[in-house]
Amino acid sequence: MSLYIGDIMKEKVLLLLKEGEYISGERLSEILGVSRTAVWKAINSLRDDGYEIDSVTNKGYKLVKKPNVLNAGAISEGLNTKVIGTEIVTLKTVDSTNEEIKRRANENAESGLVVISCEQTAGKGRLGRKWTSNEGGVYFSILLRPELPPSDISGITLAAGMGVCLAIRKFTGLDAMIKWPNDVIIGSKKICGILTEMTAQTDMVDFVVIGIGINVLQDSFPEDIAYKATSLKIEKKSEPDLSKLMHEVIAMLDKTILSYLFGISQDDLKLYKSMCATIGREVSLTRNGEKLSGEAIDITPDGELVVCLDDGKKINVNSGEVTVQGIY
Ligand code: BT5
Repeated sequence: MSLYIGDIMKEKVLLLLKEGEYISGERLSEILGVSRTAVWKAINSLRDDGYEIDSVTNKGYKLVKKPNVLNAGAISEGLNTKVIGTEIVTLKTVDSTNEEIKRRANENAESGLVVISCEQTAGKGRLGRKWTSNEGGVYFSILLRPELPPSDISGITLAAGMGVCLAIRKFTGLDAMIKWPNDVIIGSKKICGILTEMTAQTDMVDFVVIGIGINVLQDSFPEDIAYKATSLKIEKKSEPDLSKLMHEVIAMLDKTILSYLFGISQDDLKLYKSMCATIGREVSLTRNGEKLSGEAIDITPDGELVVCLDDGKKINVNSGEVTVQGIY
């Protein structure tokens, strides 16, 4: 299964090919200002990518069936975002989309760039953990350059989680929830993880990279994560269209993240809490070497989890090392 179209000529030919209507090779070469051989090569290359294209003498080419691929053109079609997705790059493979975004950020890439890959050879989780990034998932990172002090973006991962959760709900109808702070889950299994990294001067953010991995088409997972990982295909029992899903996810992230950057509203916080599976559950955590347990009762506007300990004392927890009863 190939999930990638990189070649610009192929993208252009694809935009002109219609399902149900033939277009001649001559007309394609006229519109695109290239030779008929170039058109023919692009058509063959699209066929290699899994597109079914019919060709009939004197009539030309007709698109019969599209494969389920990540396609920058299809993702951005009709996308009316303010910042996120102003540029979208799709890659077949990369070490880590977070690393790729950092390389591009250091070469002055603009705020809003999204880099999506069909697989990662060195996908990262938090605290040096590994993110399993086989073909079938979508792995992407967003570059943002908010003119804010680092303390003002401490909850940005929560806003991203909310965006992914809402997009999955809207696109699939599945009952996605958030496991504070950075996982999206379905039932008690993880469908998405988020890794936010930041480069800052003393009191101003230089850039933020929000890296998101969503399990989409996987049928199974490696043994070490099989008990805790699931995919949209497994849950939905059908194959979501990768490009349409990414379109929806980017559109939703643009809303939730920009809204957060303008200052978190009571409504957003309320919505986050309503989707947070951690609230109301028994949790355990380690603080200064001491093992503590209690009930997660609230989220603060800064994105901290409020835990009511067994002795009745309330504490705010700001990092994710919390074990939630009943969820992996
Ligand atoms: C995360 O870390 O959940 C953050 C994952 C971020 C991945 C994205 S993909 C695009 C961008 N580029 C990158 O290199 N990273 C970002 P954490 O909370 O530490 O969870 C990691 C743990 O999740 C692992 O130790 C496994 O137990 C589990 N895990 C690994 N791969 C998984 C997968 N595909 N699905 C579900 N769980 C997984």
